[in-house]
Amino acid sequence: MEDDAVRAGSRLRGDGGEVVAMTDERREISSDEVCILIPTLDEAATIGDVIDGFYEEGYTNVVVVDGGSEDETRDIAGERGAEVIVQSGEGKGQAVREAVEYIQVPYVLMVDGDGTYDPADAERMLEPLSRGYEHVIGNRFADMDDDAMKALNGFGNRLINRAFRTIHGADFEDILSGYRAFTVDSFERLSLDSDGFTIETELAVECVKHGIDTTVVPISYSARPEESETNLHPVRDGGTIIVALYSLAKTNNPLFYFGSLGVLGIASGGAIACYVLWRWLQYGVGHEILALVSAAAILLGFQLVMFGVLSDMLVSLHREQRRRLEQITREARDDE
Ligand SMILES: Nc1nc2c(ncn2[C@@H]2O[C@H](COP(=O)(O)OP(=O)(O)OP(=O)(O)O)[C@@H](O)[C@H]2O)c(=O)[nH]1
Ligand SMILES: [Mg+2]
Repeated sequence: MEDDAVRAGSRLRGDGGEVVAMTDERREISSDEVCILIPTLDEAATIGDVIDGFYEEGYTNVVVVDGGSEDETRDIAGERGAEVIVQSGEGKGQAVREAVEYIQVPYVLMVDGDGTYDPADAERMLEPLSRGYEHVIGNRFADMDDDAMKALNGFGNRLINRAFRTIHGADFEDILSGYRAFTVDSFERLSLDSDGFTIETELAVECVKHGIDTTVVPISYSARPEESETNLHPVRDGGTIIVALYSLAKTNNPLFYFGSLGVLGIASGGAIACYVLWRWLQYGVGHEILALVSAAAILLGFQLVMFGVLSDMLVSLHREQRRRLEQITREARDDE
């Protein structure tokens, strides 16, 4: 916990892990500037308590964006005083994107409707926004109930966090967390097009890519109540998330994206070449076709690596230009 709090005090940027200390300047956030955003799909067992929990904490602007629940979710949410909207498309990602467009206040606290997150952590989640951060991730691993995450989900989460660190170069500790606080302004700067459970991954990657000031705070995470059912398919959704993580590397870390394919080409071409050489030296048998395939794979591999290096240079230059542009815009605004 302590460690998390310390790390949460630093600003993580998306341009190669540069860490800058935040200033002590604060702008108090009042609860009516915050919208609690809850995407739901068949959460009748828990949605009432979740909404009540936020009311008790003083947050009365609650928007529930529903994905066409077949239970009482929408009725319960309406009765407890939340504003209920029905998403026009499908999936949690589409629901969140649509709801943020609808929100009129500057700050959003997004949370699942399944009662696994604690409304009492709301203030802790929002506090970094008052210090100038634009996106806050609640780290569930800081204080997790023993039965809150199945072994397979826990393993998948750790694997995905590690892959994110390696590919995207930032440590957000728990990128799949559903508890997020962010400014509407920063959300609008991200290019999001994820529909389903890849929304959290996309949020993390886009924050790195656009240099959004992001931080992590420790939160508690409990098990879903017994009567409530998950919408997540660990294997299918886990696979989709890993594919998304990799494909999002194309514009964020092209050296990894093209380089890994290139290395794969070189390695498989090299292995075939070794086999051909061994057969020729040992038995005097030639494999012309295999030799051709191997040469093609090695050549293609090298080309992909070179392409990765070039794309990486382009991305670095683009980041540099964007940073300068942001600096000029800031200076112009300060001069006004
Ligand atoms: N609007 C909308 N909400 C959804 C949809 N799918 C899931 N949700 C909600 O998104 C939140 C997260 O979904 P969960 O099923 O809890 O997924 P999870 O937290 O990764 O999985 P668990 O470990 O089972 O809690 C919940 O509040 C769901 O009700 C959807 O298609 N549309
Ligand atoms: Mg959940």
